[in-house]
Amino acid sequence: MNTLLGVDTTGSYKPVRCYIGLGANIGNSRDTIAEALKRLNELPNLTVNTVAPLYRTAPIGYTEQNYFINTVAEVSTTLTPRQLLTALQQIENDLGRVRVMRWGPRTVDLDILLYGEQTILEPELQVPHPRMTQRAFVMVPLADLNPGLDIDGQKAQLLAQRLVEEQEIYAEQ
Ligand code: A4P
Ligand code: MG
Repeated sequence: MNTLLGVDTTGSYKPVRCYIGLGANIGNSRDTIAEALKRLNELPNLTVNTVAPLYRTAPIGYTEQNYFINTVAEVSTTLTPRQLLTALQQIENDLGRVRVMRWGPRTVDLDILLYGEQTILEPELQVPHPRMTQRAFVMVPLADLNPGLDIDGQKAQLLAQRLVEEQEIYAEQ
């Protein structure tokens, strides 16, 4: 297809492949993540392609809180990065998220990990997510979906293998 800035010759936008990180540690986290994925897939102009298995993970950053349930979803979307961020924040709010402290407990957190191959450095949005390559709870499910994915010249699977040596992460039954 001939494309110019993501617009094909018929004038419609070409979907971009993105990865969304999901995390929860208040209430029934498994149900909340399932509901967040359902709402994500119901968004106009977005399709959830695949979802990695769920993992139970030790809290990183602020450690005096419950373990998290984490996973990653691959989606295709014609939403712009800004529109996608707004849609994710709306789902977070609708599912009862209250922001008390950074890195603190949350009903659900939805982060844009990657938006195609774009780099975005705005005050409200940084993509690739700046801390993703340091976190097993992101890299392990991401590597499940796409082990050969290249992130700054390194393969997702190799990054994940290194992180599981030092961070607690368990397959959730
Ligand atoms: N923002 C900037 N870039 C992005 C992006 N790529 N995707 C801005 C989503 N949001 C992005 O986020 C704060 C602001 O980040 C937003 O207003 C948005 O404009 P937030 O969700 O309100 O707060 P947060 O999640 O506490 O902050 P942050 O910096 O996103 O935290 P992290 O780094 O994502 O860490 N441990 C385990 N085991 N599992 C977890 O899921 N999550 C965190 C959050 C810490 N420890 C964890 C987990
Ligand atoms: Mg967040």
